[in-house]
Parts: sequence; structure tokens; C-alpha cells
Amino acid sequence: RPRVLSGIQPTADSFHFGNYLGALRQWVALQDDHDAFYCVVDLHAITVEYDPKALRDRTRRSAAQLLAAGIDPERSTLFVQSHVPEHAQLAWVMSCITGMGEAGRMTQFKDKTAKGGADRATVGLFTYPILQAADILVYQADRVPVGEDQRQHVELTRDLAQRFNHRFGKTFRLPEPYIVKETAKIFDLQDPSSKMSKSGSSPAGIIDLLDDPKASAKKIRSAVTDSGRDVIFDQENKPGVANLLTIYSALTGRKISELEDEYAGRGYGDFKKDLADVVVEFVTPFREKTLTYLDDKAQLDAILARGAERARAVTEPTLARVYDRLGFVTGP
Ligand code: AQP
Repeated sequence: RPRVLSGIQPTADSFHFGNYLGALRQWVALQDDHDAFYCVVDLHAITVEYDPKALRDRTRRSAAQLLAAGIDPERSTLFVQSHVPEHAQLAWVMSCITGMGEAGRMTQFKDKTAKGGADRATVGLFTYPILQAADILVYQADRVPVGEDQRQHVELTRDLAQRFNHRFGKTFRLPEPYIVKETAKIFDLQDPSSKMSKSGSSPAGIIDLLDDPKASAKKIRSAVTDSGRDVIFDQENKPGVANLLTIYSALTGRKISELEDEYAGRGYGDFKKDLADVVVEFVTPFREKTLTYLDDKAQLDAILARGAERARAVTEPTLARVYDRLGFVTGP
């Protein structure tokens, strides 16, 4: 079975619709016919300013949300990144074959430091894509389900794998990004020219999965639409409506053309009201399930401990092979 790996950052109290539709839904679907490894990437979360107590809480909340979304810990290996030391160990190795200029071309770093300036960012944020490459390569993953914003990082991962293989002998499998076109980029509800984001969106622009469902419904009803009154998918001229249609279609499994027909001549009001109902129907049980998983911390931690153990059965041999190829003397 092909292997799949992906990770998500515990940088907020809740995941949002962009995370869910862009990535997590694919994680759930892929576990059926893949050998799946999914992790909460806490090492990535410390690249920006954060509160240690909040991180601990958010790491568990993240794991609980993954379970609520449908990740089955029997079929998939679910774990916390820092429990598997080979991620950081391989990241060091990868950083020694990455060019400064190459790392400097990563657009997400530029985006994330656009406001505060790169000088104020940490070295960790700069080298984050190298750690991400290690996350993927240490599992010999074939596929990496992500949103469009992560495509460049998977490309870097392939380049580094190829370089390592070329210099030290074939060691790594080259991973492919797995990006579902329709939901690759979910946009901010108030500013449909930018992506829905934990750090960049205003509260009204983002739908958190763990928000009060009533508040989420309100956000949908007050989402920015466009001039005119036709519910049609036109990304260029009607990005607000196109984004809502994408969300509606993804949550219901109905075709966009079918939704366009249903709302023809009915205006935006009806459309947004119905979508608000669809969203409430989705988030209400999701929230309940997440809270149930969070109620039993001991069980949650046990699931993660088992996941880390299974993960290490894969990462330890990979790292041993890498160290050998690098010319390190075999350790004790
Ligand atoms: N708006 C989005 N549309 C589609 N996919 C998205 N993803 C994030 N935002 C969107 C995907 O979610 C997965 C996990 O993301 P992450 O935790 O690594 O955080 P991120 O990519 O940096 O995005 P966030 O959640 O918006 O956080 P910030 O604000 O910190 O940038 C990834 O697969 C990502 O592609």
C-alpha cells in the first residue's frame, strides 16, 4: 500500500474550514487504501511566539479534532511530532544539504514575515520547510495531502530527497503532493482574495470548527458576497460567492452546477441561509465528538503514545540508514 504522511500545527484552539476542506478531509479518505501517518506538528508550532501552556492544551485539542474528523487510530498512525525524535534529527541533516538561497525562496516565509519584517522572525521559522521535508522523508511517504499553500514545500522536499540520493546513494522515495483542486484554497469570508488562515484572518473571516455553531451560521450569513445577485461560480469576478459555493459543495457532496441551478433567480440571501444550516449540521456533531475525546485525556494520551511507538518503528531504521550513508561511525 502506498504510504501517506501529513501534519497540522497546534497553533490555535480550533482548526478552521480551510484546514478541514483543504487537508483533513483528504487525510480521512486516504486512510482507507494507504498506510497513513498523521501528526500534530508541535515542533513547527514553536517557530513563532507562543505560550507553553496553550501549546500543551492545543496539541491535545488538535489530536481530539483529528479523531473527531474521522482519523481512525487503528488504521492510521496518529502521533505528536516531538514524540518521534528522528524528525528533528533528520531535519539537521537536510539543513546541511539545503542552500541558503534555496531556503530564502520559500514564499510562505515571506508571507508570514511581510508584516513584522524578516529580521524579527526566528531562524526556526526560516528553516521550517526543511523540518517539513524531514517529516515527510523519514517515513518514505509516497503522498502528502495538503492545501495549495504547501505545494512549494513539497517541491523542496523532492529536491532535497533527489539531492541526497544523488550524493549519498538511493535512500529516499520521492513524495508527491496530493492536492484536491476544488478545495485546495478556501478563502477568508470577509476578504476572498486571501486564504482563510489561523494567523491572518479576522474573526469574521474564519470559520473555526469548534466555534459555537450559531456564531458560525452568522459568519456565513454575513460573508462578503459580490455585486449582482446571481449565485454562479466565477472565481475571478465573484470570488466571495465562488468560495461559498466551494464550501457548500464540499460539505454536501453536491455538484456546483447543481447548486447554481437550485439557486438560480433566488439571490444571495436564501443561498447563504441554507449554507449556514449546512455548516451548523456539520460543526455541531464535530464539536461534540471533539469534546468527548478531550474528556478522557488519559485515553487520548494513550492513543498518541501508541502512535509514536508505531511511527518510530519506521523512523529509526530510516535514520540509521541515513547516518550510515553520511559516513557516521556506528553508535553504541
Ligand atoms: N485556506 C486554506 N485552504 C485550504 N487548505 C488550507 N490549509 C490551511 N489553510 C488552508 C491546509 O491546512 C493544513 C494544515 O495547515 P497548518 O497547520 O500547517 O497551517 P498553515 O498551512 O500555515 O495554515 P493556517 O492554518 O492558515 O495557519 P497560518 O495562519 O499559521 O498560516 C495544510 O495542509 C494547509 O495546506
